[in-house]
Amino acid sequence: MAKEKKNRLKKIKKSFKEMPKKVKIFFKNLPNNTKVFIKNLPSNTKTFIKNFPHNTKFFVKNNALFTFFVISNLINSILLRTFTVKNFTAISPILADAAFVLIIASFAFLFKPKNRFKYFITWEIILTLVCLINSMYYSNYVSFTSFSLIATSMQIFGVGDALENVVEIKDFCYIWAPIIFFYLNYSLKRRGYFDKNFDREKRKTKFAQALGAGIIVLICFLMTVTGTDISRLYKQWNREYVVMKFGIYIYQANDLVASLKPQISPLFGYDAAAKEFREYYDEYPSEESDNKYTDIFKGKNVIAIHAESIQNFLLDTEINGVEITPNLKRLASEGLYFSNFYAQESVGTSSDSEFTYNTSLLPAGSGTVFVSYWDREYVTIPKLLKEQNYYTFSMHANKPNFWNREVMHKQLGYDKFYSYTNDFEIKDEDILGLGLNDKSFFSQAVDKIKNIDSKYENWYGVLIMLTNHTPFTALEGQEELDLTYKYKKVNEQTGVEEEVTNDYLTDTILGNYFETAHYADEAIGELVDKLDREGLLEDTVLVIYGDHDAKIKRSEYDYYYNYDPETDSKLDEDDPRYEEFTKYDYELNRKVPFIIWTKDGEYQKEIKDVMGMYDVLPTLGNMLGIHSDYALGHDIFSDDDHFVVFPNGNWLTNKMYYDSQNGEGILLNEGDIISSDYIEKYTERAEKEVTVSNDIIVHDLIKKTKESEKIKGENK
Ligand code: GP9
Ligand code: MN
Repeated sequence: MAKEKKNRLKKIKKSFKEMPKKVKIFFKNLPNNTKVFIKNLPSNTKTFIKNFPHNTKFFVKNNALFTFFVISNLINSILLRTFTVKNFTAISPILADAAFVLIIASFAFLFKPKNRFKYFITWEIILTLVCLINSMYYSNYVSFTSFSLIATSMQIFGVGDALENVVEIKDFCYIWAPIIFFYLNYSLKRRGYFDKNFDREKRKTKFAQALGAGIIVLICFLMTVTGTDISRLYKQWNREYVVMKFGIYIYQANDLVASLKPQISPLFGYDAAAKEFREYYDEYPSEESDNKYTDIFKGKNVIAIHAESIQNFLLDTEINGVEITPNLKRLASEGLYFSNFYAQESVGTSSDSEFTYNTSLLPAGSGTVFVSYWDREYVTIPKLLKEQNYYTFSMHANKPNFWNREVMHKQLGYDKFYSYTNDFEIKDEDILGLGLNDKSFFSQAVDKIKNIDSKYENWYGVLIMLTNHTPFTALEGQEELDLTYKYKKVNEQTGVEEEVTNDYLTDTILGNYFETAHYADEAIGELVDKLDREGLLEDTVLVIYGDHDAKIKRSEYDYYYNYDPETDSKLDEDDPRYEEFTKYDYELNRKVPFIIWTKDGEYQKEIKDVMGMYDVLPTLGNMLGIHSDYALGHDIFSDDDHFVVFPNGNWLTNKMYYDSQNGEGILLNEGDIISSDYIEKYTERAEKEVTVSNDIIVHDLIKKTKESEKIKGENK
């Protein structure tokens, strides 16, 4: 035995020694070998094509289970997409599904032929179930299922729902595959098909060949994948898109990993996280504030408007003399207007802003709270108001499972989530962009609020808008704003001054954004009018927040601000009139409006201090008489140290915007001087806030702290 080991080592050593020589020979022969390969290519290809039918027949005959497994699962995945997203002819998901199935099937060759069936049938059943369950889920939720939602999706089959309401006949069309597979195996067995003698070597070769085929198909698929596709796969919330691109099997496998992550990460680092959390709140306790705004709106009803992609600069923008958001501008001037307010969203965009608004915590460091950490305990505005006997609700005219809202809104403490599928009447002509248009949504929402108002003494509701959503093409064909550039120019031939009209912003993303934002603003105006007509504004506070910036490229702003009508394009960068829209201009311009308005106009003020979405709970909460012990933000009227941290660690004060990624920043006011200690202090604060927030989310620290306090209380 020892001798054998020695010999093996000797052999390995020898082959290492010979490696440089072999590599040299390989490169020396490379031109010649390549030449021969290219020379023989046509005849080899010809032979390959000629022998293909015969070889395929031979392969199928000798690998019947393998062939059936691959083809049946491919057919099922195509069937599923035919019945759901309907992109059955798209090549990418077919390649992705084929690669997945081939790779899985290749491992069967590592088993003896007699045992292969067990391996195949296990996978055949799993993959059939993936199709069947997703088909049922899609019929009900118009999306694909997730392992992270197993507990929730079971609720739809729960007590009340009769199965016939949930299941459709077509959902069962996938089970032909395992049934025929069983039969195929049975009949092959009877014919003695598996009694052939395969030696070990052959099995390994077959495995390598099948795996190789799978990898080649995978490479072909990867060639069709873009950065956006990868980012969507990572975020995993746009499930339909992921299935349309990556096929159902990769979608589900990726979903399994994404769903396990939140279960696995809390297993590590709990003690350190809990320590950091305790130390943080000892040093920076979330204190109740006492200022002239305390309890001013206690007992009032609240309508919060989640204004999709509305940026603050729109309020001061006019195009050809037309204001883009005149209604928001008016409301801002009649109420408390926070003009340096920043959303703090991460990859979870709308859902992150909802989370931060409601909890005064930051978005999760990886994945999104709504999708991956929905089962943790959070202190939220609706929950705190419910303690004061408010009825709380949310309304949104998109599919209820978008961003997992259906589940998460319950967790956030809303008594009811009124959604597209269940609660709004959708006429074809009312569909714009992602769903029901904002005007119809608001109009229907007011009718529902009227009903709520007649039943409940106090209520709080959030209305989540939709039409002003990227790619901002919802209004195509019904343009209202004139996005052209008009100017006077002397005609060189006639010498007469003429008006020239250039396209300017027409058909640009920024121009389209102005269009849909203008529409959204009109919708807000109509909402306020209808609420007023219905007498719903007398005892109500209106809160409006832009949920995040429109994510439009910096180059679009550069063109907008540096437009040269003479050339109908952007000014040359060497032109003295050119003023670059810098990356800092861009970051600072991402601010969104935050307005607190009442009809009586009692509180009118523009607050210019910087403020973040996480300051909403402490600031608005102080007005409503509610408080969270775990708020990371501050009441802007009680705090002098105004500070906003972004999920990537960048931060902003009244004096500075600091880019933590590059370790550089800019001063906001001329003449200000800051020290390196200033940067160090706020960078440290930024890190602490991001870390503690993430620890709370991942390790469910609010729940655990409450539990341990309860135990301590009981033991006293
Ligand atoms: C979807 C809507 C938009 O229902 O809220 O979400 P976003 O893409 O902005 O995160
Ligand atoms: Mn949004």
